[in-house]
Amino acid sequence: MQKIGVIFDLDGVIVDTAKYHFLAWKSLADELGFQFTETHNELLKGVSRVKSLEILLEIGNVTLSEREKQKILKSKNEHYLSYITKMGQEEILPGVTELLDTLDNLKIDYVLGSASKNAALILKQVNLLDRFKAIVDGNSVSRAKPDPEVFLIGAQKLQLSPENCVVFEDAIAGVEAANTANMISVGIGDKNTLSEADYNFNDLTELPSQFFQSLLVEN
Ligand code: B16
Ligand code: MG
Repeated sequence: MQKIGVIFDLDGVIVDTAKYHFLAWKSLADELGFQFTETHNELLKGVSRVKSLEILLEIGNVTLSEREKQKILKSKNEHYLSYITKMGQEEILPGVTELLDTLDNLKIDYVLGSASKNAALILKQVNLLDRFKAIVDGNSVSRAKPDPEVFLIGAQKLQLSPENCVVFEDAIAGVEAANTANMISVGIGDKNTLSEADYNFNDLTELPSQFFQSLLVEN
């Protein structure tokens, strides 16, 4: 392989915003009168906001009108943003800054490929927005992960073919999207959960120092 580019998922790879999604969804579940646990929250990782609400309502066995759903989605996001607007650089996950430095040194371009419609705001909060060549997020796509659309747009932004793109993902739906797109998938988190990924690491600090060089040689 002559050239590679990298596509990063946001939540679970760059920052842990899942904990804030959890607090916001849990408070809605409390209002609707049912239990929403951290285990339930795992089902929402990497999934769009609308789909997350569908899963939440299924858990609580609650049926709502379209109007009520829209109202809930708005209030969930407002609650979520109250946490996001307090985020700072200290919330960047271990190994991220070092990895971006490595990519800069190797002149490997990287873009974001996230389901979140708040991605640019989150990156701005943690002072990483300007480092990415492009941001592909929930506002740029019509089909959510596991559909590969978000990553295929990412490949276009990198001006590379999908086989030359390396995707870092923490969610099953995201690994599936990367594999469907014919990209190199790197699962960040539990190896058993992300067993479909081409490579697995618990977090970005575990990435071997020559990881990208070896990809260039292997392919
Ligand atoms: P928002 P990622 C995803 O981010 C989250 O993992 C998922 O839990 C969330 O529902 C989704 O973004 C949408 O987020 O409500 O901000 O539009 O992992 O794809 O970076
Ligand atoms: Mg994620």
